[in-house]
Amino acid sequence: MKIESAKVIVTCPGRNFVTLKIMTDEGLYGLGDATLNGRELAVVSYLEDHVIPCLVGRDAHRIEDTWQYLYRGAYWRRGPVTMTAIAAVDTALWDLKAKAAGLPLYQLLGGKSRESVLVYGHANGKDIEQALDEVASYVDMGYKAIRIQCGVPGLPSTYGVSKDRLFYEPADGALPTENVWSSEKYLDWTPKLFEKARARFGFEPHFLHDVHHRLTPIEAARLGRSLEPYRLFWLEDPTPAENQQAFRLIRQGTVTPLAVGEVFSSIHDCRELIEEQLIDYIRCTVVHAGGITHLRQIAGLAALYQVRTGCHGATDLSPVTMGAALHFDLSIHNFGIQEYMRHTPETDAVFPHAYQFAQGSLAPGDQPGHGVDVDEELAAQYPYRRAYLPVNRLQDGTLHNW
Ligand code: GCO
Ligand code: MG
Repeated sequence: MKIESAKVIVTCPGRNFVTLKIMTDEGLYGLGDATLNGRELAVVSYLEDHVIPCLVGRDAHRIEDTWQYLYRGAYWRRGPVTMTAIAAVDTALWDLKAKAAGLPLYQLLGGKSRESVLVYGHANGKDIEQALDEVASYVDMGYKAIRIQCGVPGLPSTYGVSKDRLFYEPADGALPTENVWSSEKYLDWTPKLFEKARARFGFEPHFLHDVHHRLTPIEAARLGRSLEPYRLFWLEDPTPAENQQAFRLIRQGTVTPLAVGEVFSSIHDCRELIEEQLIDYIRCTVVHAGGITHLRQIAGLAALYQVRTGCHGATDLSPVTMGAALHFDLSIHNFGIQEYMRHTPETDAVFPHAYQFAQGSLAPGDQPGHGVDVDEELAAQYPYRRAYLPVNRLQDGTLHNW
């Protein structure tokens, strides 16, 4: 099965998505997500100008060799743009191989390790009461695990809190919007949120929380310790992870489980975190970490150290990533949880998919391949719109991590 051609489809059904479609001489095609929020067109150029010319004529079945060809062949290794482009090719080739075999992708990855995939949804609100009312509606929808974020008194806006309850989309400006942050205010407020959440819902639902890289290690340790009575499923991205050793300090201070990895693009970004058991969940995704081929290596390393997976699944990851991730999640032994932020009906219509939600879990379905398609005619009706993630400043104006 030879690759005949490939093209990149850019569409904005409410938010931007980049999709790679690889066509073969056998009439089959494969799809891969190539969306990098706020930097979409850099990946489009990387694919169109540098990758697609190398794909034409290659044997579509040689997934590993193609991965190595694009990774080693570029000479310039790693980084989110490169690894997102490689991920798109890799996902499309796995999709093709599974379609050629007439099997759902999870069968090629070793078959089912479980019947369905536990997911978590996002409850948020401008204050604690509103956030907890949202938790109640997620419980009603059947969710068993819920991330909770809420506004902090004295701060005009906070990460994770949206006007549109179900479809949080942070890339909201044609230029970056500016947020204001105070770690002191946040650290005082957040334990109250979880105290009230446990008082209202008991200890049955799993609760998660995302710090979004905003604290220093010692502040993160303090937050983790103050949340211990409320038994979080995980505390996410408590501090930036460029310095992996920073997590030693957090670990010394708290037994709240830690989850990291949505911005990582390579196994080398998390090697120390995993080998030194400084985290409990690794959150790398199919689309930003080099595709299924590379994610399997990361999960394999993590399995040696009892670190489980918790793949990133925000709305900026297209349904193509979600489909591929679910096959991966279903197959590996050390799966932990999958993030599931719902896409809008417009996005779902552009990307018809086989995966389905029931009772707090997702199942990928049994269609050959990863089970996600793209309606190109519909996609063409939603042209690209430049959109940025916000930036974040401390109250004195200093630029901080968003
Ligand atoms: C999450 C993430 C997202 C990111 C977004 C950036 O845990 O879901 O933190 O909300 O901010 O994916 O593009
Ligand atoms: Mg996050």
